[in-house]
Amino acid sequence: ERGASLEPSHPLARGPVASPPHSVDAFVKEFLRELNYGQGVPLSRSSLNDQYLALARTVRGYLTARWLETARKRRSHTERAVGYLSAEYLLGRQLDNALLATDLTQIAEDALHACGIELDALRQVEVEPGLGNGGLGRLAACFIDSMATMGAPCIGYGLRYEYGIFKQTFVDGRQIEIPDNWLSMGDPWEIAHPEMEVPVHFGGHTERYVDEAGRDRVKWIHGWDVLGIRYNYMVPGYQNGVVNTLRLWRARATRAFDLDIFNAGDYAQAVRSQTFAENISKVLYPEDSTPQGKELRLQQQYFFVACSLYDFIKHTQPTDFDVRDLPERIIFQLNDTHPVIAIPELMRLLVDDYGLEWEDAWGITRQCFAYTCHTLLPEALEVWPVSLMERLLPRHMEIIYRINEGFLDEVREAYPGDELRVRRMSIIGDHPERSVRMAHLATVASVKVNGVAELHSQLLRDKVLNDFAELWPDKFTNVTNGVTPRRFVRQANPYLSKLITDTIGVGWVANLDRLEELEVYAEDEDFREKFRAVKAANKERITRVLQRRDGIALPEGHLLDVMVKRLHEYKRQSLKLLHIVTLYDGIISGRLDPASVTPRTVVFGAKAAPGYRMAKETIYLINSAATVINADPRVEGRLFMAFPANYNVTLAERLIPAADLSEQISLAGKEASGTGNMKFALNGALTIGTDDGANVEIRRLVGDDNFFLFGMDEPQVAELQARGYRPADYYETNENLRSAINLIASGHFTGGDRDAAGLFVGDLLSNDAFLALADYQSYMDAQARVEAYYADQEAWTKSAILNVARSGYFSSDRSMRDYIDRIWHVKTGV
Ligand code: H53
Repeated sequence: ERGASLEPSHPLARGPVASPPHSVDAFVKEFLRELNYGQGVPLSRSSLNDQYLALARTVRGYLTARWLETARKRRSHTERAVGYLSAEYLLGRQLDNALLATDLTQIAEDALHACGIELDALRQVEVEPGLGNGGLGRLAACFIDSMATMGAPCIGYGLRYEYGIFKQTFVDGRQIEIPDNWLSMGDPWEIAHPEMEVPVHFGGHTERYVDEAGRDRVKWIHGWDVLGIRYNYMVPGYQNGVVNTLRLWRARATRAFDLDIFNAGDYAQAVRSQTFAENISKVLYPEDSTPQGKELRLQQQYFFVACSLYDFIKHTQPTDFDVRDLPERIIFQLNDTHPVIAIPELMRLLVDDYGLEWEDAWGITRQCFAYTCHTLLPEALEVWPVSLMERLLPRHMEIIYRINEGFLDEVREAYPGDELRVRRMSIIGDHPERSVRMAHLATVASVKVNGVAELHSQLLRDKVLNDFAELWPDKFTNVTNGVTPRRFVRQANPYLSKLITDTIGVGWVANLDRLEELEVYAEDEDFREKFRAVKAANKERITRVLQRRDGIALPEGHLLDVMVKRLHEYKRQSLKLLHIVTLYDGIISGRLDPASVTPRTVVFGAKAAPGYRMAKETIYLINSAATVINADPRVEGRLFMAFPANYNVTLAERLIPAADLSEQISLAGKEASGTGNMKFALNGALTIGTDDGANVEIRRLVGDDNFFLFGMDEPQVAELQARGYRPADYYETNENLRSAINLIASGHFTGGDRDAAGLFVGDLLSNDAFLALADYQSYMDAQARVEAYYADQEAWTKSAILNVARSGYFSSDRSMRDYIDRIWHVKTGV
């Protein structure tokens, strides 16, 4: 038997070996094996981290068998897959999700118990991978979850940042950023392939030459290279045996760099240049929806996209694959403009490397991409200076020029003589400097362009990309965002999940429309009482969490009012602050009897981009107000503010299920969709919100009676702005508003320091770009309606139940269905 080899065709060589059995005994055995042979420690001497890593690897073992099997099945057919290209994936913790997907939660709990370990203690050890900023990154994570659950072929491509979104702490109320060294304890979920190197080139210049066939060709003489190293993550479907792949890239210096070091006189300088190459995947840029045009960011974008296209063509397709068949095999979804450089990259591959004619290559490229726009803020649409492009990616710049030429010919043909339009639509803009408009490039090359909520898609067509929608009306479509019910209801809210499952069965987890079966229970007193007990239990849980995590002691019996999202002026945390300050001001000035104020706790969670001054000032003011208000006895404990630092996915999972009231108060026409809004509704919070983003659809579905609408709608906003908006008008005519602003300006919250509130107040009174003062009174009135309604707990609970029952639409499974039907046309079921 010695040395007997397995032929490649041998069943054991073709694998996968069977998944370990679903039993407590088998799980114990796997776990101890991972602990002993993986971590190299006996149970008796193992640390919590050892135990967590062993547990994660045990669960990963169960996933791996399914992953290999999914890959094997997919290899045998040649159907089209989705390549989701995203610079961000805000995954959240992996352990619970993997346990749920494999239906191992109970088994793991019992197995660990047998080893004298509490599963919950190990859950706390996991550091969440924060490879995203906010909505866009979390959406990508929800989408890949749903694709796996639908058994749809999808590979997520992105960057393996060594440092994810910064950790936030507060010092004297001010935000301090701490690097997120999330890999420092090891990441048991990733599978590295250091041997899989993808070469990526930068800089240099191009040269023309004539090939053997006498054709004019272009050669890119690279300036410098880096290598892309592949890291795989498993993306399990919910209890369906499917496991898809998320593939993230890390940058490594090439051997040329190493050789330089070897040969160089200046050893230290040579090592520095190696660091330079590896910097590409070092850190996630912390701006959300307002990108800074930093060179390293363009390097990141090109790096991950170049790795991904190369990987898809060379590593996932058969060796005899013909690139002309690409549109039958793949549709790349561009998650915002961040990966749009993939378009000229594919052209370069097809024309320069595969020798296709330009027109053929363009015909193929135009079928391989679809573009999702996630914003309406003009400053969020990325542009790259031509000078930077020419330096970093000279060949791509040439290709973009040529694409633009052909495109502008099309425009001129459709609109003869309309040069103004030609200039508006051009992929190259001239002001303030010559630059590439990535959203235009994406729109020109894509099969479809979609917005992320009905209102947003309509505004894209009517405003931001109007010229394009006129030229190609059929290219534009809407896919309303969604969230995964596995993570955001089933895992995050076990009490509600149990109540739902006990009432209508378990089918809702993979078919969220079934929540509508709960509708009738809104009228059932017994059910309402249970529903309230769930909320109460979730409030107790968040009270424990905030006590342990932040040392915050939440008062009991309050309406829990939650505003969690990135700090941005358009989202209007300022308006929320004005509301609380108005109540407080009313109480201390004697205009408002504290006994008449509904006891309310307002919880904020928000990170500000480190360079965003106004956002940071707002954080400081919120913290300052919290300190003063919480300590003021005149309030008689009826108002409480909490601002736990470092809001992240893990905290969201604890906080959202406990909320009574969801704050979605952006200026109409600014929030593309919002997805937090969906998570709250699904967990039985009522929304106070503007007619913006997906709020519009939430309100339509849950009904006006179960939603607190306020503020101007988008046409009213446009009209007011056209008329000329003067915030001072509102300050002068609204007494409560004036008094609240004066209180802030007086330094009441900032230890008497008027300057500390100066920037905030000054901007509100003289600029107020997002019309907080214009919506103030309407917001205050809506909050008064909230208080009145909350006093009737039976009515409130009915509304909360109806929010749950009518929000099934907001499952990301439905979003994926829409993408598949309208854009991707891929098959599901494996
Ligand atoms: O994308 C979310 C939307 C949300 C929008 C957000 C977003 C980013 O997080 C980053 C960049 C960007 O252009 C947009 O602000 O409204 O819900 C997912 O679509």
